[in-house]
Amino acid sequence: MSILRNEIKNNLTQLKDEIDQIFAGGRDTVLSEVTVGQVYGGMRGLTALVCNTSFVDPYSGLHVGKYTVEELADRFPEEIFFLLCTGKLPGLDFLSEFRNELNERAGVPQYTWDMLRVLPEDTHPMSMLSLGILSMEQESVFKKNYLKGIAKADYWKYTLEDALNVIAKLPELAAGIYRIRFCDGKLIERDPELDWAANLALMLGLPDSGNEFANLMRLYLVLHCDHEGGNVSAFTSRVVNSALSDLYYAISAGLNGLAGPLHGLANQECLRFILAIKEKYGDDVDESQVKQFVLDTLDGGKVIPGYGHAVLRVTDPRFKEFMNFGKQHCSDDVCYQIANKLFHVVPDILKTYKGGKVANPWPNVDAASGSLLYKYGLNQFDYYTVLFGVSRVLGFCAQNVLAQGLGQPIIRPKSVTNKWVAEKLMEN
Ligand code: CMX
Repeated sequence: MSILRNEIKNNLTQLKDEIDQIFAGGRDTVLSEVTVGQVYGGMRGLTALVCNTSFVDPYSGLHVGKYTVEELADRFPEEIFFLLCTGKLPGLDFLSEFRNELNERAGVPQYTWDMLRVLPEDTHPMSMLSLGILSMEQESVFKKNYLKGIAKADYWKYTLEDALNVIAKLPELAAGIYRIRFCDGKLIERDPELDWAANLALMLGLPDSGNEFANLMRLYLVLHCDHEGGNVSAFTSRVVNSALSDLYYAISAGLNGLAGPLHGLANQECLRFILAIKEKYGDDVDESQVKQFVLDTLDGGKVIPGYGHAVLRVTDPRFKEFMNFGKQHCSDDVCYQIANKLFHVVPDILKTYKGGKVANPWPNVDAASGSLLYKYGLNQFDYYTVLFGVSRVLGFCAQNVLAQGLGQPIIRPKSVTNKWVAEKLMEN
């Protein structure tokens, strides 16, 4: 894996130089002040982390390195992993080298399959994915070498080894979970000639005329790869790895955060929502009926899944990319059309809902993806967050490799009690 390793090394050198310059310019400079509201409000808007793999601009959305999502939509997820780790897109020789690397590292151990097969039948696929990764923890190259004694400067190299081993096994593990949980349990063999996303599509075993589903998988795995450092799953993964718990622990922990309905699980909720509209009003549902359904949902005290975001303040560019794919390949599909109708009615409703309290009335990535997966026969929506997880593991891995390469310390913010805050208020 010489190309990737060398470029990560170069990236780390550059990032270290940048940090040296930043420190020289003022280590004690105040970047962000924290209010009482932020301390009690999920630390929203508090600048307290650095993440160099990607950043989310409230108005232009996700940037990976210097690229916007629109500029990356035609790329392979493997190239995006390279970009996350190195800050640049790879040359032509990378993809074949990476494919060989993954082929050598592929193969989920039998004990993982045995463990997954004995779980209760209704185990959530996200639990299976998290457990599947965790079951392989004893294979951690980082852990084995740490126990022998390794230099701190080399931590990232062993973390990268773990990252590549997990990434190589991930499509097989994810597809196997689908086959065990929702099909006949027979696993489909990977094809060493195929790329990462196409292999996942192949092993899921859904019919795919014209490779459209494989192309959707490529797009899906690119669009969900990373979303800077403060989101629940990435932050959790980073916190765990900062204790030098190896990547298997860190990835499993990040996936557990992704499994929440306010985070990654929202995409399965979105399709459930779309199907509920379809069931209530039929295939010819019009916009006024969609509007009524949305209002009834809000009256029932529920959120509209797929709308709103903690950081974004515009329509998520990733949503637009999915809608473009749908327009090209399945514009006559009912679920796609309902997703489109929701886009026409929800933002105006949310703008005034709760006296304008919703910070972002626009759709996020989850509002569109489910309807496309459903169209291609992936109709087990409990499974959708697994696909999100497969992609997001790229971000977890890149963030942790770079953090180890930069020698970042254990994460340990200070917490205080109500009494402490009340006393602070009295002082002011
Ligand atoms: N429907 C109804 N109400 C919404 C809403 C929505 N889609 N989005 C926000 N609100 C409400 C909040 O519940 C909150 O109400 P209360 O103060 O009464 O609790 C109020 O508006 C203000 O919230 P906010 O500042 O706009 O949003 P947050 O940053 O707190 O939360 C998010 C962001 C994504 C959790 C929220 O918008 C939401 O629940 N959306 C629906 C679920 C969803 O799509 N999640 C996926 C996000 C993408 C991801 O992380 O994967």
